[in-house]
This record gives sequence, C-alpha cells and structure tokens, in this order.
Amino acid sequence: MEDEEGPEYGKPDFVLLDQVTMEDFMKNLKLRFEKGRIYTYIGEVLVSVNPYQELPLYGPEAIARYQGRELYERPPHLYAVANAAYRMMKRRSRDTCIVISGESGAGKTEASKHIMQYIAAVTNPSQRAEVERVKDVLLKSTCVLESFGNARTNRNHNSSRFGKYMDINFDFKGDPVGGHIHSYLLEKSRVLKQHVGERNFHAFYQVLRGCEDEELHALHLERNAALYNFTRQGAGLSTLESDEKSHHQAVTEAMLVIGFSSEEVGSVHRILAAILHLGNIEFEETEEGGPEQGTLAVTKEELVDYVAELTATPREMVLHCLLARTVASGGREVIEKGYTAAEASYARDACAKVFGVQQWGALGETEKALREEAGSEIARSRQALVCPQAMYQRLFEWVVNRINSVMETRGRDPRRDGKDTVIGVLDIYGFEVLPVNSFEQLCINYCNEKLQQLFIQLILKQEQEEYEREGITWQTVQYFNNASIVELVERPHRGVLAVLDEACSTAGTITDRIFLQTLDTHHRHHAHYTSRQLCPTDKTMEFGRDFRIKHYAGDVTYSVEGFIDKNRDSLFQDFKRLLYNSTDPTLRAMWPDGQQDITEVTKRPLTAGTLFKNSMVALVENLAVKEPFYIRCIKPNEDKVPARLDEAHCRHQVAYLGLLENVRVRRAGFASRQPYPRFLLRYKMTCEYTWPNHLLGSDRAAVSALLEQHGLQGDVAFGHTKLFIRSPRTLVTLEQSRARLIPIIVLLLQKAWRGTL
Ligand code: AD9
Ligand code: MG
Repeated sequence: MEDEEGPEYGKPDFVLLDQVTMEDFMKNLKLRFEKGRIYTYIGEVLVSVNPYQELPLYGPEAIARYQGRELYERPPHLYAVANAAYRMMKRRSRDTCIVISGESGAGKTEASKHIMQYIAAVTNPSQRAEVERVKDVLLKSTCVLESFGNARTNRNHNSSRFGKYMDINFDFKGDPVGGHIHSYLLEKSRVLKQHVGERNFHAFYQVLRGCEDEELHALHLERNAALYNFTRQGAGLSTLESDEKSHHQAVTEAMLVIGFSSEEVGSVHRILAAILHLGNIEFEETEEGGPEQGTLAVTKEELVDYVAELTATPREMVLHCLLARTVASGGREVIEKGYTAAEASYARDACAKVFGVQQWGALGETEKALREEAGSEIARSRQALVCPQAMYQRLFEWVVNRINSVMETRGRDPRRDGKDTVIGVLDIYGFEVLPVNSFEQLCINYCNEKLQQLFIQLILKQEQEEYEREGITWQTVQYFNNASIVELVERPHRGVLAVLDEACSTAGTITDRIFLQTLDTHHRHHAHYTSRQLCPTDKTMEFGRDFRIKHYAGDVTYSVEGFIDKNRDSLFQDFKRLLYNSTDPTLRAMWPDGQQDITEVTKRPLTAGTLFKNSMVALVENLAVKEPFYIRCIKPNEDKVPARLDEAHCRHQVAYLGLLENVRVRRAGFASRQPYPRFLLRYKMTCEYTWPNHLLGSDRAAVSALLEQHGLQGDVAFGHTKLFIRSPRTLVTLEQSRARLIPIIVLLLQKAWRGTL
C-alpha cells in the first residue's frame, strides 16, 4: 500500500471534487473502486465500497502504518478512523462511537471486525494478562454471535439478522478492560420459515454437520439437514456445508475460551436439537375430546419424548403445552382449555399466516373474512409454532448476556475506581425494502430513520451551528430533515406504533384491517403516508392490506397482515413454566419469568414495537453524547461479484445515505478545525516565528504568521477560538513539514543534553 496516492487514484476525499454533483461523485467512487481504493473520505466520514474480494489492505503491517497517525496522513482506511476514535478517547478522555451503516451486504460487519482487530492490535503493549483476556473475549464473541445471529440470505451469505452495538471500556492507560453488547430485534421468525434460497441461523447447520457421531446420536439427530422442517426449506443447503464442521469447531472453541462451561455448550446443542424436533411435530384432529379437551393430537409421539428429554422437562407437560393452554378465568380460578379443531387448522397454516402475504392475496373474500373473524384465536393457536422461535430468541439473548457477564468482570483494576472511557461500535441492519414488507421491516426502517436523524443532527446541523458560533461566514446548505417521518412512526397516541399498541390492547376484536383503517384516519393528510384507501388509483398497493411510508431512503409498502400478532408477541405462561421447571440449569436460567403464577400474570407485557422503540430511543441517546465517527458502506452490485460497480445501484445508496449533502456541508465548511493552542502545539516547530515560543501577542496571530510562512493563508478562516482549514491538502503539507523536522529537532535536543552543541 502506498502512503501517498497520485491523481490517477482520484480524490481521496470527496470534499476535493471540482464540483459536487452526483456525476462527479460517482465518477470518483468508480475510479477509486476500479483501482482497488475502496475507501474515500468526506471529511472525517469514511465511505467504504465492498470489494467482494480479498484485498491486501489489512493485517499487522497496515495497522502499523496507521497507528498514531493523523487521519489525513495516510490514504483513507478503516484503520485511520479506528485510530482517530481511539486517540480521541485516549488523549481527550472523550467517549466516542463508530456508527457503521449501509444496506445488507454492504460490508458493515466486516468493517466492524477490522475496527476491533485494529483496537486489539494497538492496545496493551505491556501484555497484561487480564487485558489480553478481555481482548480475546471481544474478538471471539464475534464468531459466537455470528453463529447464532447470522444466516444466509439472498442478499448476503452471512447476513446479520440482529442489530449490534458494542461498547468497549478502556482504562486510564487506554487498554480495553471490559465491554458490553446490546443486541436489537433478532429476526426470530427465521427459525420457522426461510424464503426461497435462504437458510435458518448458521448454528443449526453447524450442530448437524459438526457434532461428533456420539453427541449427534444423543441429540436424536441425523446429519442430514433436509430431514428437518426448519432446515430444509429455502435452498443453499449444499453451499458452505463443507465449512460447517470447521465453523462448528471454531464456535465451540470460542465459547470455551470466552468462559462458557462445557455443560453450557452441551445445553445449547440440546436446545437447538429440541427446536429442530419441535419443528417436525405434526398435529392431527381426533374423534375424541371436545371443546374443553380439544380435538387435537400429536403424531410422531417419539418427538415429544425427544423434546422432553433434551429440555429436561416432564413429557406430559411438553404435550400439554402443545395441545392445551391454562387460562386464568377471573379471581384465582384456573382452567385448562384444549385447542379446538378450528384453532388446530390455524396452527397448521400459521406459517403461512406469518409469511403468507402473497397467499393472502390469493385467498377469496369469504375466506379472508372468516380468517379475520377468528383473528383473535390466531395468537393462541400459534403456540406450537411460537414456542420454537421463542426458545431460540431466549437462547440468543442468553448467549449475549453470558458474554456480557464475562466482559463485565474481567480486566478492571479494582484499585482504580475512576471512570472508564468508551468506544462504541454500532453495526446495525440497513434500510430494507423486500418484495413483501412486514412489521420487522417497519422496525428496521424506523431504526434507520432514527440514525439518519442523528446523523443530520450531529454532522450537518452541528457543523452549521459551529460555524455560526465561531463567526465564520458561509452559505447554509439545504438538507432533507426526516423528523416528520420519525414522528409518523413513534409519536405518542397517533404514531404507527402507538396505533398498533392500541389495537393490541383491545382484547381480540381488532383485526389488522381495522388497524389499517385507524392509521388511514389519523394520517390521511401526512405527506409521508399513504394507502390504497387514500390513493385508490395506485394499484401497487392492495385495498385493506397495504400502507406506504415515504422514507428518506425511498418508498416502502408495508402489508399489515400479521402486524398485531407480531407486535403482541404473546407466549403462554404454560410454556414459560415448562422451561423454568427444566432440571437443566442453563435452560432454566433462560426462563426466569416462568416462575410467575398464572393468576399473577395480569399486567400486560410491553409490546414488541414499544420495546424496540424504547431500545432505539436509548441507543440514540447513548450515541448522541459520544463523539461520533461514521462509516458509510456501499454495496457495489446485487450479485456479490468482485470488481463490478453497478452505477444505478450505487447512486441510490449515495442518495439515501445523504452523501452529497454531506460533501456540500463539508465543502461549504472546512475539512478540519482546531483550537489555536492545539494547532500551535503541533506545528509550531515548522516556523521560525513560533518555535520554540512565539512573541506575537496572541495564539491567533502566531497561527496566522505560521500559515503565511507556508503560503497557506488562503485556505483557512479564523474563527473566534478555532482555526478552520478548508482542504485536507493543507493538513498534509503541514504534517509533512513537521515529519521532516522532527528527526532534526530530536538530534538537536540530544546534542544539547550531551552538551555537544
Ligand atoms: V447485513 O446487513 O449483516 O446482511 P453487512 O454486515 O453489511 O450485511 P458483511 O459485512 O457481512 O455485510 O459483508 C458481506 C460480504 O461481503 C462478506 O461476507 C464478505 O464476503 C464481503 N466483504 C465485505 N467487506 C469486505 C472487505 N473489506 N474485503 C473483502 C468483503 N470482502
Ligand atoms: Mg452484518
């Protein structure tokens, strides 16, 4: 890798473009991409294009070139941003965060791994054992979380199906002493159903392929993923399978290194196996029974035995959970109710209910009406299918918590109770538009609206405000403010999530269709909301099913089918109690709420939407108080092939990431700003009037003299307290001049000390 880039590589910073147009932006992006320069700055924001091939950009040598350098001293790189965040944290004791955004497959997770590797490489030079432990856990946790939280999708073979924010805590020496992972909205519905060409979470295949024969036998599993409903859908079974065994070994080893006991690893495998067996259980209607006992029976009874054995719970209780439910009927009275034939049929096609928006469109009007009428029953009859995904979600959360508990206790020096400083790394799902968009996409896109709002506030608005504060004249840049879209989703009482909560709290009678009607009433005049009802001529939406939000990144049509169910996310107490009563302590720890008495469970739990909203508000609050660094990832083409940048595809991403506005603000503004004393401290040796000390009255006057000597005065503006530098080139010139002089000064000082001068 070259330290300097010639003009043939395009502009290393979009701020240096002659004109800020989409054409020029794309030309530069493409030119650089074709020359293997996948990184380019916009000021301190790093734009990264996924190369889809291994490039010689990473590793110890590259890390050494960036370590301790200023951002502009070397070609744009993730390491430079990681280094800048680290130095800001260490030198100025500021909490920092690195926000990585972009669509699925754009390279967010890979970027976060490089950042972690950089931080691990440059810290703990004295090799303190406890710090090494923390670094090990931080690095190894990625592999474990990818196993449980990633899956092959059509857009990315290793797609993160959860959002991740990781705080790394540093002590006063700048060494990592702990950390904490927050996970957001795991796509648990994937456990039940995968789209054509996609797979379930990696962990299932890794167990099937990687466990030794003996263990597999004890799990009552065969090696063949095609034997299980949850792993045989979609496609892509054969791809990657050869790697599955080695991944399984790596994940198991990582878990043990992190501090999971081998008993815990065993329990995890048993839970995964139990979920696969649950997926193969089938139901049939029987002659026996009645409305009370239900008319449902289980075929393949041995599967119930397996589930009971693997979850260390009584067989009868497992069966009960699958076939009946206990309900509180007022006071302390408790009754048992078996599922009826009607509910059973809903259970059978619940998968279609969850994902079957296309099928829904194919249904006749009578059937639709019938299904809607029985809508309230769906949540109950879905238990048999809800259980496996709930089990998986709890397993995932437990894994995250377990890693957190290890990171919280390691590394910290008990003699020092001073506050740690933090670097947060956010790798969260990008904006999503699928052929059919449901509740999950609404949450994901709302999350992106929140992050875009933060970006606007922090980068664009803050920048403008600073210039005004410092008395620098410049032109205001117009940018799209997405506040009203965020409001549309999260506003109390009237926002989409509030209306949905209202629908969920009304026992049984509200259907998805009524929910949509309420939305239409509330938002008929909203500039970013529409539906078929409000726009009857728009045939791209369906009556009574779709609404559309005009997101900052583009229009998304959501189908309300299943919204109420997914938001309510209810799970019967029987199932929680079953697992709480497991004699396996690991499983039991995942279900602490199972100890509640059924008659005590009266308080309505928070809905999935509200929980997500709360977690987003907390996340944004957390990020807003940190010094932010941004990585904006771009996916070059839809086919995941190297060396091809599809212009139309990238243009869209450049537009919705607001990169042009970002460049305009940065250009209208300045590439860098520094308080006068700090600027002098760094560059005073490059000017005879300022070295070793100046006599020019004020620091501002001294800075002015210094710049004049270099002939750089035309590229700066003088604020009240800070110097504003327009072009990164100026910084590069100053840095080079400083680098040339340092060895001479060191030599002079050495001679002075030795008295030979
Ligand atoms: V998702 O939202 O989790 O579906 P990401 O995280 O944005 O997505 P990811 O980092 O997983 O995408 O990258 C997708 C694939 O692109 C990786 O599996 C690599 O094969 C490839 N990739 C990404 N970044 C690089 C890179 N810097 N060098 C080489 C890369 N390959
Ligand atoms: Mg990812």
